[in-house]
Amino acid sequence: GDGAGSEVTTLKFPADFVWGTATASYQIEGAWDEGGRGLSIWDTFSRASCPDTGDVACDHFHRYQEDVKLMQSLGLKNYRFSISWPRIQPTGRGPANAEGVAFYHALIDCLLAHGITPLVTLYHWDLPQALETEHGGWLGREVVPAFEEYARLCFAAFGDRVKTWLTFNEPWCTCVLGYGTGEHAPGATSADGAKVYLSGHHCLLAHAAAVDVYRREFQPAQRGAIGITLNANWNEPLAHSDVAIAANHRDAAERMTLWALGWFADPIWKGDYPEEMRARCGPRLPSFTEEEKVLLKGSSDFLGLNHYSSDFVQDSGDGDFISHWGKPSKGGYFGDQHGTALTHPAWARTDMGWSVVPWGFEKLLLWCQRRYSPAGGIYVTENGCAVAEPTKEAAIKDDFRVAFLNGYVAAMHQAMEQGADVRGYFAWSFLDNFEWSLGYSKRFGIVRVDYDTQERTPKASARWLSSVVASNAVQLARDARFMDAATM
Ligand code: GBH
Repeated sequence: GDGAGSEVTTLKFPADFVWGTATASYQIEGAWDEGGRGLSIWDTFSRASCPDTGDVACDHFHRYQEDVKLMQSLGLKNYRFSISWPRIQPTGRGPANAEGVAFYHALIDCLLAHGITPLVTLYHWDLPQALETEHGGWLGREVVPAFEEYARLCFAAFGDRVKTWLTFNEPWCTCVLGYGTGEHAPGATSADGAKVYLSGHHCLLAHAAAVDVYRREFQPAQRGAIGITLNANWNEPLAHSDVAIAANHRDAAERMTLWALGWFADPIWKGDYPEEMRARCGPRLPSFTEEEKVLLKGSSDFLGLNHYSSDFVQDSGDGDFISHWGKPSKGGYFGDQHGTALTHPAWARTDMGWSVVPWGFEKLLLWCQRRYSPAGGIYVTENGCAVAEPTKEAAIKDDFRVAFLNGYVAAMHQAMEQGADVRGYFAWSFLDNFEWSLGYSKRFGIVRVDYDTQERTPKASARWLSSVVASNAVQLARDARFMDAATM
């Protein structure tokens, strides 16, 4: 940092701390019609509603060996990737497609041969299209046994070498963006939020079913861990001189964190949805049977957390407020929360428009620790930022990303010092990739991808991560660009 006269402190991490990077199948693989792969809802949705498709993406399907070598040359020892369900089961049901299985065998073997430990997500949004067409995707109860069957195929094929599993990546996005706002595949909308809560219910049941299969049929011999990755912003209550109004803002901020994280984490760590959700959603929020509650409670060996940004929050009062990210405070999933997200005008913004607030990460980690105390700890399975990098020259000097990552990792360390049991951190993303409905316009990679030539070029942030891994430490210097809690 260049903060005038600021001192630099070295923050050391525990010896067994897990550092890595993350990707997702549809965002990097390409080869959409090769190896017997079936179509996913993202093939359909991107063709119909997005500026780009993942047809080629980073061509990782053909270039995985080069990518793994690059990872190794950067000293990276852990890699989180996802399996494409329609590569394993082209129509979402039935026996495994041998060519799809062979690809992940080769990738996993290549990683291990290069000294890199794989962590595998089963579902990072690429649902087989056939399950959407035949059963309405996550709105259909039939997808729960289908996911269980798919998970079993993966554990059986790869569990001898994969020792960390994640069932779902961010079910919040699947449900809110996929069945609420329509920004993500399959592009469904729900004004009253009923579809959002129903799809979430099915994701939770599918998660619990897959974990049950792993624990009964595979974990005794394979001895791996299984969990889920959830996403959340930090919601900082807006201050107010009137203590009653300030209390309303605090309640609203808490509600928004419950709707984002507690929606999934409460059933998993406490056995049911948060009381506040039950009270405000009524019958639009489905109920679990006693048997399902038992299956859900304790169904994650650790908490995977994806975190990108923070907001100030105020109670929405009697008006119809619109959050700074364009979400209404009346009606449906967002209205149920009765909270309005605001941004601080002085906060730095990434190329996504998301505010850079490292201290919000610290508070979120402590919130997770207090509410859930996950026995296997917290793994930060994604954190990162998009930077506008129009040329290769601009891209490789990504000092904004270096400052972002350094600030967030330092904030994570501060949370750990206060008791947050954080065991790992994965930067999003190893490569620039297909940023869903925004296509290739947003670059999150620590490695630059030239989409014309498929050339990979490590950015300054890749060198930063190399040195963090090598030293198991970060240097903390207040960055003048990012406000800290003391100056907020
Ligand atoms: C992650 O999603 C994904 O796992 C990953 O695939 C993706 O590439 C990466 O982040 C970067 O986007 O949505 O308007 O209500 C992060 C999704 C984005 C969800 C911010 C919460 C809050 C504002 N998060 N979002 S809004």
